[in-house]
Amino acid sequence: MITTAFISTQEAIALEERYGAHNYHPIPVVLAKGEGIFLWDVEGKKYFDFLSAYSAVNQGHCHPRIISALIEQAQTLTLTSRAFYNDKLGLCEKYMAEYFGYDKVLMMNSGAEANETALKLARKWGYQKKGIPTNQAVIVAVQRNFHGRTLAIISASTDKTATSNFGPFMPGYHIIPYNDIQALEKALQNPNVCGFWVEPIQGEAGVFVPDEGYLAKSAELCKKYNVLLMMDEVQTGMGRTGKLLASHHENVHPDILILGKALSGGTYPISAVLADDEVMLCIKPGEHGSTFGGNPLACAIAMTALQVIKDEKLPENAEKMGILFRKRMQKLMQCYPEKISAVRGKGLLNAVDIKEKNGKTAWDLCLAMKDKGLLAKPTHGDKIRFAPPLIINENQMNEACDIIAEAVAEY
Ligand code: IF1
Repeated sequence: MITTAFISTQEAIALEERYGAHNYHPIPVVLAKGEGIFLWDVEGKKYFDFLSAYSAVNQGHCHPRIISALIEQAQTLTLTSRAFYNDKLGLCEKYMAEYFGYDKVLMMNSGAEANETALKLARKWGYQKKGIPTNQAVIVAVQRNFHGRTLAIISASTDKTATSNFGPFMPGYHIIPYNDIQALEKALQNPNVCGFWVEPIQGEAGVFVPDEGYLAKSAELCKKYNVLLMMDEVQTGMGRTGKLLASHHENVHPDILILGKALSGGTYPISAVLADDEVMLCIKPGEHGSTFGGNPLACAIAMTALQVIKDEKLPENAEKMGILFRKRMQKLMQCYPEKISAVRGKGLLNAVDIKEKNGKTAWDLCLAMKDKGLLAKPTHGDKIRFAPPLIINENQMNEACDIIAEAVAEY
């Protein structure tokens, strides 16, 4: 029997443990409600959300305008498949194309699917436009990338946890170091390279911000060697880093733009790839798609979620609040150099490196912050990503930083 009656933290965790695959190791909190920058657990305890569902909830939890759009469209039409036209897809494609400055849009669902789409597009273009011999196309990717979990994507991963015992892997990648312009120029000289696939800031790797100029120089080199710049802005896009796109920090306009996560404000899986005609029209009817991609419900949600980013000036706020956050964390690092070894990030995509102390790790610090009412998740053992919804205000940010400071003091 399915019940909606009250479930305790222990019961909910026990159920997942017993009946769910063990492919995650969550912080032990069971969330039941979200509003804006806050979450509530099943016992009614309130938390600052400093993960934002891995940057999918930039607009804040259950944003009223996005939820209204969702409900209205859900009561009207949700899915037709692409066997037929629907009355929202064209409007959404036009809206997104103009919003980001591209000729065309291809909508998918997950971020991984959008990246898969970008890989296929780049290869098609490589054969049809660049004249790469059949099956010889190479995509240049970087060390410590993260683009999702599919086999084609993890075939380019350098992370053992993501790849171990999942082989054989897809060929056709050349992996170079991140933030290394010389390595990139050398790699692009191979005439069989069709694309350079990169995150403008590496999220999963621990919020690694490249040197200033890296993105602009990469774009320049791609142009010089006739290679498509494929920018994965699934996590960095939609205002997260203080600009609409992280590429905009260096005035870069990628040939293929890959979006996901906050494209729906965290209400529905929506992703998209944007490109100009010369690239996008390489894919012909029947060559790529998805049952749910471009469905009217997704379209109604995406248009509203993007409009909210503009109307509420979320990139501007992310920029301001990010400066405040890093200032507070840098002060904290000065007070506790034996506990904090680094603070870095852009806008509201930030990370703090935690030194192990008396056998305690970043995980323990996250548990302490949870008890004090703030949720964040460690990554790679010693890093904590801090990424609240972009609607956070100054008082809230200071209050949240007080909680972090208190937890660090006691750590
Ligand atoms: C998980 C991190 C974040 C992404 C970029 C594509 C995707 C992602 C740049 C795929 C997804 C996630 C997925 C999540 C953990 C996570 C993550 F911890 F790995 F680094 F965000 F911080 N490109 N990122 O960051 O999008 O298919 O998931 O919709 O548990 O795998 P997806």
